Amino acid sequence: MKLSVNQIQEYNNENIQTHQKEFDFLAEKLIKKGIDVAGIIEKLENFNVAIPSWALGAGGTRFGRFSYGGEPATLEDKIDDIGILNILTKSAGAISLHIPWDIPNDYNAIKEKASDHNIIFDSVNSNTFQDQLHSKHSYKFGSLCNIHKEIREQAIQHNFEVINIGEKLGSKSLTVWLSDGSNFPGQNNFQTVLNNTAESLKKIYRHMPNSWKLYIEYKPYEPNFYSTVIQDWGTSFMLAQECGERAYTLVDLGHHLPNTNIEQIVATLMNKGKLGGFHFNDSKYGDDDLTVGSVKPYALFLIFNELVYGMNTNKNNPVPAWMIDASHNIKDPLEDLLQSLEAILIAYAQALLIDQKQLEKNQYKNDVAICQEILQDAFRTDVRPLIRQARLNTNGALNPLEAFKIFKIRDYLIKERGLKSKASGL
Ligand code: PSV
Ligand code: MN
Ligand code: MN
Repeated sequence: MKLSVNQIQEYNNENIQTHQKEFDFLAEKLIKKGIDVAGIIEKLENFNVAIPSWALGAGGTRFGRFSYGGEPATLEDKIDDIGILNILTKSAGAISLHIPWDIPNDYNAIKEKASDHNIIFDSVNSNTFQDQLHSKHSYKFGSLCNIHKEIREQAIQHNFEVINIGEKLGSKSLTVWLSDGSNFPGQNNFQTVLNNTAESLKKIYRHMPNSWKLYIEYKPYEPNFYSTVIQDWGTSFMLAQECGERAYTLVDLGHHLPNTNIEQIVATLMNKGKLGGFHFNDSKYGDDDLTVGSVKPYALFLIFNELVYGMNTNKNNPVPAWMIDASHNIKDPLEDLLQSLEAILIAYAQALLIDQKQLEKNQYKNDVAICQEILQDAFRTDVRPLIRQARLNTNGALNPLEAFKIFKIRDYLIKERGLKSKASGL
């Protein structure tokens, strides 16, 4: 199914008056405060987040997965689904592929379909945390870190293949997340596995085209529960430094122990020009992969405050590659992704409202209360009219989730693909 711009315009026309009133009221208030409303809207219009190919099917845990009907069965279907997200929001113009879950069959057809939906191919993800069909060696005891050279070699070769696939599609970066680690004390020699990982990553880095970037993702635990080789930002940062200039750390919001100050990690990495990639999600306990902003919206806002500050201040840091890494088993994934995209834009817009000059002034005065007020005032502003205006300007839907429901998109997808279709990959 393909939505038309006309359909969206008709839907917008029905809601335009209410929007206009809300927008005018907010814009007037913000302009009086000296805020560059037009500038903020332009930034919102240009914000694009990649959708991972694995988030479009019914997610789940090892305890169960529940089909919801009309699931994408092929990579082509997944690109169509992202097309729906993109035409509604105008902020989901990229796909991130996980290999081998989503290997293209016909490259030209895939590229054509993506460009039809104005979608580009963002970072490609390698997968050495599962054994692959027909491969000689198992990753049960690690991949890039493995004590056996031939297993490390196989994992390195897999990354080369992923780079090759990405090149054919126009991707410009490789994301490596390793589950490598141990479940019991004594299972691994910490120094040996770290050195092996560094050597393997360097080989992968050297193999990348000169225009490519390498993102090294960290995670404290799961699936290994005693130790993980790349457990934290420090380890990732160190490995990225060893690889070279075009290697960066990737922050996934769910990959931190409870109460970690993620915004400070973001600030530190940007200060050193090493924040390369970003995976959005939310969590209560661990790597829960819940909808962005559903549990800790204030934490997300504080993180965006550092991202906005860093993007303005640390010109040596590239604009991070944004991606949503969320999926679970009770919501329609498209509705879930629409909510995540909305939450990201809300936090971004709120962070853009912060008066950085006033904040700095009050930091000099050590006026702690006012510093806190400045942040909370921005956080407590309902910025949704600004986001709606940005969408209106780019022909997106004023309220994408509402439009998704009104257009009965899921029903159409079920009619097209059937109730029992199953997502490819995973
Ligand atoms: C691992 O938990 C992770 O965050 C990595 O980004 C993987 O590629 C992704 O989830 C999918 O399992
Ligand atoms: Mn991730
Ligand atoms: Mn994760």
